[in-house]
Amino acid sequence: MYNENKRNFMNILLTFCAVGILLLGSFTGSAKPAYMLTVETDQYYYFPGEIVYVSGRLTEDGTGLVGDVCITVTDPDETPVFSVCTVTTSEGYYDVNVPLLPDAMLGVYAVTSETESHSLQASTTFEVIEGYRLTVTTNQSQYHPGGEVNITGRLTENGSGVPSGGVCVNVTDPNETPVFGICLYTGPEGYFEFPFPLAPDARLGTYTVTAENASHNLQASTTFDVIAELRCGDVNKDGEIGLGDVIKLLNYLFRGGEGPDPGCLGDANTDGNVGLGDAVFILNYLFRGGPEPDYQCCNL
Ligand SMILES: [Ca+2]
Ligand SMILES: [Ca+2]
Repeated sequence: MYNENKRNFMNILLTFCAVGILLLGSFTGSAKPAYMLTVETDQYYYFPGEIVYVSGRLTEDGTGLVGDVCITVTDPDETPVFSVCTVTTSEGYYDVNVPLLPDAMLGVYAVTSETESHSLQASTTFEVIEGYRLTVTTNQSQYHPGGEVNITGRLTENGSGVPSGGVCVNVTDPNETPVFGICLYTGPEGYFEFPFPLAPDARLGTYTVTAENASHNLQASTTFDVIAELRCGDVNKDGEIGLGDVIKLLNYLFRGGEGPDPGCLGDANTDGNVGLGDAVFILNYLFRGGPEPDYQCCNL
């Protein structure tokens, strides 16, 4: 009895020793490569509507590795709101842009990055916080001197309009000289709007519109261009109606020369087509006291 127990005990002991040696062998004999996956965001706090730049790297023993990486973003309710898979570069890097909705839920979001091939996972968090935003825009991107620029914008708090917010708007010309400035209050839904008339001799080039809200330290800007008014009949765009325009037009019509650009410039008689009648119209105007080509036909 005693001997049997002793034998059993010895058997168990030997088995433990054998397993121990085997385990030791597997740990020391074959060192596994150290795969690593990282993930991070470009900042911690975001406003709704902003873009979260997610990036990271897959490495093996510190060297970049090409592989599939899937990124999932979950909102504060742990509901997945974004998911995408990408492939790392030859250096192991990856990045994706995660756009937050303008009405994105506030709170802490989790970003999880995974590689199926190496069963790796990495995660990080970011927070969406209530924020104020200011926007400004113009109704067109191009105007002629003497035209009217309609400037609009909006002040929002977490996507909702903020009424009675103080906004100052300044316009600078292509020489960065201030040409217009106004301070006003936003309306019921946080919007503001006003016209800015361009002088008839307004400088040509790119203008900058800057809006500011001092109480929330916000700034927004946009640009527009003032371009020379096109004059129908001024086919060669030298600013005048002359014989050169007739010659260019005839060259285009009969000799395969370059056409008016835009085409409306050649339509001196404003009948909707470019033809011999336009050349005749210009000649009549130049030499026979005929009517002047319509300035406005190419208007924006
Ligand atoms: Ca001309
Ligand atoms: Ca015509």
